[in-house]
Amino acid sequence: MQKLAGKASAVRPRVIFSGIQPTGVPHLGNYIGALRQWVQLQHHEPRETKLIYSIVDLHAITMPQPPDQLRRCKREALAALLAIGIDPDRATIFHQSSVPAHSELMWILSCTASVGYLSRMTQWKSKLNVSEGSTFADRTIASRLKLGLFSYPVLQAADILIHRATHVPVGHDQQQHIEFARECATNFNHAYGSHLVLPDVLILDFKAPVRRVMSLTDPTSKMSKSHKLERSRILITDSPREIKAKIRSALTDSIPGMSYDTVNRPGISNLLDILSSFDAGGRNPEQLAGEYRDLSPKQLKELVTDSVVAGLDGIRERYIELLTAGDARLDQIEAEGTRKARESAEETMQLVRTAVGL
Ligand code: AQP
Repeated sequence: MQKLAGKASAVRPRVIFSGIQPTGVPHLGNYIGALRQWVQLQHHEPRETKLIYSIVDLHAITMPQPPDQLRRCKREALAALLAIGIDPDRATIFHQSSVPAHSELMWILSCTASVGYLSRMTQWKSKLNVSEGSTFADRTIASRLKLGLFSYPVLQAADILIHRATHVPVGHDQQQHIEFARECATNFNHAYGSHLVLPDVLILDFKAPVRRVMSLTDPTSKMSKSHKLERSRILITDSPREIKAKIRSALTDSIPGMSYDTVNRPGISNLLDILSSFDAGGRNPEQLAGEYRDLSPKQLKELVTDSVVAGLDGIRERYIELLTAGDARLDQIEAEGTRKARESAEETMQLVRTAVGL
């Protein structure tokens, strides 16, 4: 059996893994913060770099949703990825649950993962809307906290490790998950020998940096697919009219003129961030605030609307075309993605099963 290096080696081609939950049509935050980079990687990375993008449906059920809705969201997520320009011949796109080895590796990693580490992670706390200092020693929290939500970073680690990912592009809020994946790999390698590759965070060096896009209705929280207010987010498939209406109703403030101040002016700063992320001249939000210092919020919103409409141009049409053209094309892409992802996962699982004695 081929012995693969236990570290992100310079000799092996890079493997870049990332995922998105099918919890709704992706929004502007998903696009600016992640998906747009997935597309750019196809052009910036050498041909031998493996790009693996997963629609992580098993993660989506940590906050249960109706089965029909999940089925629809999975299909829509696939169509959305293709519509933004992910090329299924260049990248592997697949649904996580189509590759059961992800769950198998999760179990194996769970046997060497530390509960203490997991309990300090922030995502389960934000999903339950409890403070960062919370622990499950608190009975009211323990009764609401499901095992899947608590342990999902182990599944996320398995997603990454099973494909021997050397790099994972993530925003700042996700970096602790990569650290945890490294911890899982280290624990496993310590127990069974150096078989798993330790992934690194991929720092993207493209023109537009990764940003956290905030909600339009509450700019102190991040834009999110599952927030109940639809006008809190711009979907990448919204029409120009919908985009205009949502930005027009975005919460700002009554301070005259423009300034970039995320603490005191979160609404205006969010709009400047969005404007900057589509700015052809690569101007940062502070520069834009200086250049547009005399604009009113209404005028800023008009500029932001134009840049978002132009930035998302064509995605809506391609998305609708994919979803209305019949099932054959999406089925075929899904089947091919599953085949490639299973092959990639199996390479690692053979090593893992042998090492563990299964
Ligand atoms: N508001 C955001 N700004 C920038 N990046 C964002 N991402 C999510 N929201 C923003 C990034 O998008 C990628 C895919 O996210 P995900 O679907 O896997 O999970 P999430 O972070 O939980 O996204 P949502 O939209 O908030 O979904 P729900 O409502 O279901 O929880 C990730 O790289 C994420 O950082």
